[in-house]
Amino acid sequence: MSLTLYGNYLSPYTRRVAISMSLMEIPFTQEPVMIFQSPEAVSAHNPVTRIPTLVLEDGEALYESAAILDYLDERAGQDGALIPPAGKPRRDVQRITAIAIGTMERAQWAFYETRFRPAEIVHQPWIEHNEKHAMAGLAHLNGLVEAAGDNWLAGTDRISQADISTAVGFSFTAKVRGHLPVRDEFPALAAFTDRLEATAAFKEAPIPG
Ligand SMILES: N[C@@H](CCC(=O)N[C@@H](CS)C(=O)NCC(=O)O)C(=O)O
Repeated sequence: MSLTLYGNYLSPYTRRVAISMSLMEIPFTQEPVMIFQSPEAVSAHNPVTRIPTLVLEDGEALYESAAILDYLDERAGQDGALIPPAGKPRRDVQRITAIAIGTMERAQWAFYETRFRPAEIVHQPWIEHNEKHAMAGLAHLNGLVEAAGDNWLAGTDRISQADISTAVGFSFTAKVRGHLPVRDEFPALAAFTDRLEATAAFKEAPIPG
């Protein structure tokens, strides 16, 4: 039995795991579960029914994208890991990744407000609060892209989790908050994301239309 990744690629957390596995050349089968439509397949493995959930060859289940990626880094070994093992290089990758994750969460919370609440109890100030902070996250990432020039964002000698999560976070925000002017305001980040989205690992995990 191969590894099974539960989750569809609208989920940025699932998507960053899938892209990472592809870059690490760890084969897996995707179960493209839409979590709100068919939660049962995930509930069987994850008591809080969230994606991504990764089921290993022996049936052991892992959840939380950071914990899954930690396991995958260990499995890939130092040459394949996407987060450096120690010291400042590790902190730099973790810091940038945390900003990318925070941005995804802000966009997700704004998105969920209208997706799951009846229109009469949607709280617009909560949407605007999260969109404001998502834009601030993207502004910071845009500055990092500008400062990095032709280098990877955390100065690593090859792509790291910081680069993957940044591009995934930008694409997700652009997808679910389509009215925000993210391409106009953050052209360097948009170009960086476009370059990564054109690579095989990203193209193998497309955001559903
Ligand atoms: N911190 C979690 C976030 C996972 C998450 O929020 N997943 C969403 C889909 S993007 C989900 O499963 N939502 C189902 C629900 O809220 O019931 C991670 O990094 O894995």
